[in-house]
Amino acid sequence: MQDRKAGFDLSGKEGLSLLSDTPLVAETPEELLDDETTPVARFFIRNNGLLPGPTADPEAWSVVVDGEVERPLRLTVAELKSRFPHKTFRMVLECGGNGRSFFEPAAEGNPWTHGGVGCAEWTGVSLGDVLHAAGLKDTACFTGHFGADPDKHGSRERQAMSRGVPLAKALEEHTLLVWAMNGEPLPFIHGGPLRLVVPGWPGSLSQKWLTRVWIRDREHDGPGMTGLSYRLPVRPLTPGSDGTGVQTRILESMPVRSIVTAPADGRRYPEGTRSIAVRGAAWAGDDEVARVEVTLDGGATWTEAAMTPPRNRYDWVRWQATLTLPGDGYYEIFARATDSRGRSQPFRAAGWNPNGYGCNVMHRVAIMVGPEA
Ligand SMILES: Nc1nc2c(c(=O)[nH]1)N[C@H]1C(S)=C(S)[C@@H](COP(=O)(O)O)O[C@H]1N2
Ligand SMILES: [Mo]
Repeated sequence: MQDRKAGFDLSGKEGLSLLSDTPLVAETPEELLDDETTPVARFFIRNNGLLPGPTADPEAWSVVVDGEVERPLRLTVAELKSRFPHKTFRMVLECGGNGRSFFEPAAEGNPWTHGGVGCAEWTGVSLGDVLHAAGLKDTACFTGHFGADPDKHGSRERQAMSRGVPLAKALEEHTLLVWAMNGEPLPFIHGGPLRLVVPGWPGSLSQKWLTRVWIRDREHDGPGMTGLSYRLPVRPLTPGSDGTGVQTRILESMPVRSIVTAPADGRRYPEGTRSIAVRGAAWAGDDEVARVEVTLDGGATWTEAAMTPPRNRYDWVRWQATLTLPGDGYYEIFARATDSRGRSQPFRAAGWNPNGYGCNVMHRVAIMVGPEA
């Protein structure tokens, strides 16, 4: 089990890269995201505070729904399971800061490469079904999410993080109260016994160790909602500026992104290899992936990848392509996904912002065919 203070035990998560030990933050190298469904052992971890204490009986864990509702509810996991229809969807969970390390100059926050993401099968009930059972008042307009984890100084008075979404997002069928991941009880480190999964939007909305959903009559203002947290400047900023006083808006849908999961960066092929198989994953926040293309020559020519259709909305697309090599030597593979609204990924990080959100620069994988010249 994790040490609650230090919390840097990554046993069961071999191969992940530690970005911070307290709070515990670890990302998945892209080549370990080669499974259709990300196994728990390869699923990234992002904590903003310390870990909550152990839970004796997961079925007795309870969540309160209150605020702008007709009938405030306290429901145990057992009651959620017995009162509402079960839903299982495979959905991407991605940290809002994924890709941050590619901003120049460096932005504030954990230096994610492209591995602050995973795609798991989540089982639970639609938050909307629970909110309808509580009866939404006309004044209901936003959610506020609360978890049992103390903040990074160990305080339980202040939430490590408490974010929320506009009601329309909360009422989507795919916004779930989750107790199982990949068919197993939700692991503690991923928020078990109960978490939210709010797909397509920053992972920070998917509150772990969920204790309360407060329905509000205005935009929620908990830690992670104000200042520059999970907000983007309305007007593009000069890279490196401190963002003081700029007008911002909340981050909503995550941008389109693709990763190459094979070959791994640095792979060497035997001399004379003229054809290589490339594969990966792509996703696009609230939108769909329209296509994925791959280049070996810095974008001079592109090869369209074949895509496996997503199982359900918010699932990622798995893609593969066969690339022909003109000869031995060094190559860089870039993959570029385009979403259903025609938006694609840049070669160079665009849209610099002080906290480094929304960097969907293309993933680069370098390979060598034959011996080093
Ligand atoms: N209670 C709680 N929930 C939380 C967080 C947290 O620090 N505390 N971190 C959020 C962030 S920023 C992300 S990206 C996801 C990560 O989920 P994971 O650790 O299961 O991958 O959890 C979110 N839910
Ligand atoms: Mo995150």
